[in-house]
Amino acid sequence: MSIKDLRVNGKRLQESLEAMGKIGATPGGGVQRLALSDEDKEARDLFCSWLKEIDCEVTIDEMGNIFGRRPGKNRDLPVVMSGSHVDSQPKGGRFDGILGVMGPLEVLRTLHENNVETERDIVIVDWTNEEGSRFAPAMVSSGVWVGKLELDWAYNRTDINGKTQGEELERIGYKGDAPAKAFPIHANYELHIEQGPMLEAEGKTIGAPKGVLCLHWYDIYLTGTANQVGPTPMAGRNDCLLAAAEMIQTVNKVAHIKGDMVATVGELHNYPNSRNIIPDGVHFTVDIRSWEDEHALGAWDLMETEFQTIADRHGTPIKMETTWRVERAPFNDALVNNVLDASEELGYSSLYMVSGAGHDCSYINQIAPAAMIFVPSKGGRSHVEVEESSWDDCEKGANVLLQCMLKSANEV
Ligand code: HGY
Ligand code: MN
Ligand code: MN
Repeated sequence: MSIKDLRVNGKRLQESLEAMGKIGATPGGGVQRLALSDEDKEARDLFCSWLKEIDCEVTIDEMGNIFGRRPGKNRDLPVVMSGSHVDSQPKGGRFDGILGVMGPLEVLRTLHENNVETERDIVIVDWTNEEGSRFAPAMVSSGVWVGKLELDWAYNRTDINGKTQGEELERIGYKGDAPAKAFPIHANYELHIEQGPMLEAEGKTIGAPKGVLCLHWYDIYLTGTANQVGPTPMAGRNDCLLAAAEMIQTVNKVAHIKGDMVATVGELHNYPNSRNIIPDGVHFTVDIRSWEDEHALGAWDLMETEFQTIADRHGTPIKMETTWRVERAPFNDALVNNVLDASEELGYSSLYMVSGAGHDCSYINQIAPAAMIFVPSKGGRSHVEVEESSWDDCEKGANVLLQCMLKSANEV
């Protein structure tokens, strides 16, 4: 059979996704597999066992990234890589990330059972903590791997309970010995759900993003004066939750004024969080994204100035941290064309678009040619328990991935 006629086993892909969906399953039909949790470990262990079933060489690096390597004829050539993430959001969906690990696994299973030899080695990956929900920032492990983030800084990131990423890697047994350091990559593809409404709205099956928006993350800390709510007059309060409320309005206002961007406050902690105490501590996050990095930076300048004015007015001292910034990722034109060409040859409709969601591919793109393959998200929903993509679309996305990886793995 010509490799052009090879297709993945859609049923087997569905079964793998369903098996992973049982790990951390939530009553609302989603998953909670927070980075480095017991559920993440269980899914990692399962993924490693599946890699061994198809004779892949399995390597775990210092950031817990799991690499499954399938030898090609010429082992000295830069490899073809594909991967995503097994970790999820709290009450997340059954497709975000995991499709990008099960898809390449299905590709390798297909090559294995058809005894297909490729020129280049193929490596598939689970990148630790892509979500950045439990330990900020997102894409931290691919960021360390490409040399953009420091290993020790990443190890010391803490969750809300003060646990560090390094300790939790140790606890689940995934703090590997291999250096978290890039090896030569010929081409990198990431299969992922779109997580937005475009493909469904346009009636297209495959998305070929031209790249990923820049992502800028900030952490804001306010200090107020706690007091009994009853006897304390309104005038003269240092109510930092009220100050934060005005700042949150500002985030939304600036995003609308600037346009061509999104800006969100997704996380908010209020202390002591008792209904009859005026809050004296607030921590909230700001996430700004745009195709133009300068546009996002300009928005932050406006917010920062306004935040300081609000804090001064309320007498609530403010600390603003630039937690993380990853540049916009314009993907490699040749690889994006591979995605569009493979879709056409397979008879799938496709859409050239942009990714508003962040992905590990953003970092890999900084050191190697990279591109992504999207499949539609029903109702454009993601990071929610009702996140849903059809099995048929998952299979089609994996077929596009198969053809792209084969094409790149046979280039010498
Ligand atoms: O933030 C994102 O877009 C991704 O889920 N880490
Ligand atoms: Mn994802
Ligand atoms: Mn996500």
